[in-house]
Amino acid sequence: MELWLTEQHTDGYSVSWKIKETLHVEKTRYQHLAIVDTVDFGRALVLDGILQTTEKDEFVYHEMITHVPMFSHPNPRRVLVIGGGDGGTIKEVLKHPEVEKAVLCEIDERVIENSRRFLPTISSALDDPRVEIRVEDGIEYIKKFEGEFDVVIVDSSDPVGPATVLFGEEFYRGIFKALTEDGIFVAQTESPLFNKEFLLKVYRTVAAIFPIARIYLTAIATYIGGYWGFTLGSKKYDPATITPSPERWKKIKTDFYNPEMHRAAFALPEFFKRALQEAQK
Ligand code: AG3
Repeated sequence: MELWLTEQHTDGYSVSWKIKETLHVEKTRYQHLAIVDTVDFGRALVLDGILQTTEKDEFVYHEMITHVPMFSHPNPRRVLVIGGGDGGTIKEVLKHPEVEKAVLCEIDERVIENSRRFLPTISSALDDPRVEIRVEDGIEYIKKFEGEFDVVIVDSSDPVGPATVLFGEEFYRGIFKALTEDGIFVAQTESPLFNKEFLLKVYRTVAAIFPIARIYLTAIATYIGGYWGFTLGSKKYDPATITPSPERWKKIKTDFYNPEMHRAAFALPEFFKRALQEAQK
């Protein structure tokens, strides 16, 4: 018998992965959670039927969501990751020797526990002594801080269910306040092809709060449409024009990110550039 996991995106478009084994399934307080072993992508975390990360290609997403903002800041000592309970983003954050403290704020404890158990290559950095884990709602957690974090990374699921508030103005204002005076924040903000209007709305919200707002893209094999968007808000440094210093860059081992990929990620396709220019008017 063949087992397939199918993600249905529209009435006419779905993507499937062939499953070797279903390792775990449960309904948590917040969402449906599954860990499956796929034929081509290794083990994968699936939340509410949407594939979040796989052993094979997690490095692309986690490196690009992390190193673009981290290298855009000259000295990121305190970092907050909201969401990202699988630990992949924290793993990349900790590669930076400047980091003294990395807080993971994840609402669903079961994501952390199951990632620890079934996805050790992604989650193992969660045991590092520099990591503090808070099982809390990010929107409430962020309100507690003023001028605290150099970098905030929002590694959330799609804007449905528990993650919806993590794309709203109130949350972004909270992040602005929680950042230091030269702080930077980034959020995963969906597909430029399938969610163009949504991405532009997020961009407009961020641009109304932060002096510098940028969108960058990367190609992620396991996400809908392949191309994926990230939105940055920065108080001082422009991530689109920065080049990581060779001394810093040399110290970090990556498989996807490098200074050229950093610069290239800010190149936007014509249809999207046009839409962005319209949105800025
Ligand atoms: N967070 C982003 C998942 C978004 C995927 N959406 C989709 N395929 N429609 C992933 C968490 C990884 N740490």
